[in-house]
Amino acid sequence: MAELSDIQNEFVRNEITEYIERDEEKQEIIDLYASARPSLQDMAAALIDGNNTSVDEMTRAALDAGLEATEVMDNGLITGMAIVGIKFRENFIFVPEVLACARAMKAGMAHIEPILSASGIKPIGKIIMGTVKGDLHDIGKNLCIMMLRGAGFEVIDLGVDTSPDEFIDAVEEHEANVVGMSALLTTTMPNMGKTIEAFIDADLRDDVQFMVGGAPVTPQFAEDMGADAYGENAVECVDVAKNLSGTGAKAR
Ligand code: B12
Repeated sequence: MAELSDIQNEFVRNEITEYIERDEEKQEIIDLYASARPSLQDMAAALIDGNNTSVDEMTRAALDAGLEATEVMDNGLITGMAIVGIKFRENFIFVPEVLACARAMKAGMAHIEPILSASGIKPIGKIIMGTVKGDLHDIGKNLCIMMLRGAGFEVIDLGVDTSPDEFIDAVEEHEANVVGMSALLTTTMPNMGKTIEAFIDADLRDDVQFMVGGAPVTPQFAEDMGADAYGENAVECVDVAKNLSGTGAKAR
């Protein structure tokens, strides 16, 4: 168990002290940051500060220095977003500030994406991915897409606010048999179930396997609404996609 003083970046230490009130959450965040290199703590601090120019430069520098893209993403960018998420939840910051942080995250991801996507091999499967109707959150979905492409999948990205019909049209057009849906709002989670129902109504359910994810989604919810699999993060998303498309160990 790490201590606050194990974190070198002063800005991060202050953010934790000032904004993270729940003890268990505080310890998780301290552990997360204490295990990150100082340069990645600095990157996370710039992201929390919504400074996209610094995040852009620091990501480039970290990759040029030979750090793994996944380490930069996990310990520099996602750790930053973890604190942003808590501050937003507790009403310490609001949509404009979160958008600035999301922009900074995207600036960093722009350098990471080509590396994770450059597998250069014949696609091992085709996947349709989208954030469900009514939902505009795409950071997690985009991370999943990067990892899927890096693992050798061809991914058709339908973006955000994707209607059931758009999922159906994409499956038919691209002849894909795995669909990934993302939702970050409790109000839009049911649209995953509605999308699956639309496939049933279109008599296409048997042709497609559904995987779902997003912070509020649970394995139980996934099962209740008839999805075939749930993934907690981008790494699990790849494992699940492999299972569903028959290129990994057998699915659940
Ligand atoms: C960034 C953000 C925004 C940005 C989004 C920018 C963007 N381009 O995405 C903006 C500012 C636009 C925004 C807007 C809103 N937001 Co918002 N937002 C967030 C925030 C802070 C971070 C989300 C994020 O990017 N996380 C980082 C990524 C990496 O994590 P992730 O998305 O969970 O994805 C990972 C896994 O879940 C998984 N995964 C994700 N998708 C999939 C799919 C599959 C198939 C698989 C297998 C896995 C998988 O893998 C990913 C990578 O590891 C969260 C807080 C939080 N803790 O989640 C709130 C949050 C989701 N937002 C919230 C709210 C309320 C809103 C607004 C309604 C606010 C408002 N009043 O307007 C609007 C809604 C807009 C809309 N219609 O969608 C609430 C939702 C509460 C609830 N119970 O529903 C949250 C939880 C904040 C809170 N209050 O606690 N938001």
